[in-house]
Amino acid sequence: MFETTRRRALQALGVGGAAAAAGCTVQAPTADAEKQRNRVEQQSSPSVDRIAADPTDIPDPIDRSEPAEVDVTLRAEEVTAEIEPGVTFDYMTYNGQVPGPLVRVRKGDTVNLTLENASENALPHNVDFHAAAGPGGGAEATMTAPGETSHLTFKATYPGAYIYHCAVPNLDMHISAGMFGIILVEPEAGLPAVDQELYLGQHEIYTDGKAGQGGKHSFDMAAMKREEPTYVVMNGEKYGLTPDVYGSAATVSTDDTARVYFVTGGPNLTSSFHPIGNVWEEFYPQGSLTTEPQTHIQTSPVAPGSTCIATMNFPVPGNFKLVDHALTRVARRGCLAIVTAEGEERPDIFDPEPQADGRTGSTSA
Ligand SMILES: [Cu+2]
Repeated sequence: MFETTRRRALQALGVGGAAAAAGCTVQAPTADAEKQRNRVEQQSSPSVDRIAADPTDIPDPIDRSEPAEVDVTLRAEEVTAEIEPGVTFDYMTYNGQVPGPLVRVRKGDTVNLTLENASENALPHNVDFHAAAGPGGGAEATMTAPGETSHLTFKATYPGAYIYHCAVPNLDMHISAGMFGIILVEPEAGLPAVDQELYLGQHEIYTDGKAGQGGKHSFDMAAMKREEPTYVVMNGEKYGLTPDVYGSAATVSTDDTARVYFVTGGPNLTSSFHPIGNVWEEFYPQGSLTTEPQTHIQTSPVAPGSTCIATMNFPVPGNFKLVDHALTRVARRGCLAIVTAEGEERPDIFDPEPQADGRTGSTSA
């Protein structure tokens, strides 16, 4: 859905990162911060058009009835992008987007993972899959220096939506810079059909500037230690998935059912996930697909390092805001995505002007 016309011209101006730390697979915290600072000083223009993952870019539902081997390639990319227009930051990503690609497999599948660490990166990276039953979720096995590639094979033995994230020694910094995503392991029977699927990730960004302060923001380790973020964002951007900025996360029709795959990267803040003007029709806490969903849920916690799967209906048209109901994060720090529903008004369900147009409405006291 995204248009990528912005910033193309600026890409050519992007300066490469600091020298690769070839062969260095474990970084002391201070070393990571120092390398990141060096990189910040070298690059101030966006190197990618947008950091936000397209929330509608989700692999098709699985229609297989047998397990398969699934090849998955993730590429660690350190990129400079805008948190909001005019504010740039050095993100660390899987595949240049936040959250990283939604990986979709079926219970019983064998995942053949390739992790590439781009040669122009400054830091080692890896992946911890909560869907992988094994030490570190694969973190040690996938520790990869810049310019190198690693491999991991694991079997998806349990269904659900699980976070994956970078888990180097400075894992909180790397997650805060954008290195997290969802691996969805469908149950053998699959998931119910829906009209629209959406992929959203919340996380917080700790910078040395104030929210909205133009120019380049650097990562602020001290602010992260205090757990005082500058931004709390959906898909890496302040208000990016809204009509006033780049456009709604999705446009649906009234009577559609949408299923949201939501991950809280954190690294520290629990989301109080809520759809304003609606409730979650079905809510699968923790992304669990082996327990019955809760129904008609207004606000539910999604802890750092966890997910939820939630469906919503759109009986009337309008803009529906998906937020963290810790609302300072919405009003001041950017945590908002909007789904736009188009269709016929239904004054029998919701009538904003019952007196003015003479339709049957509520009786006012
Ligand atoms: Cu990393």
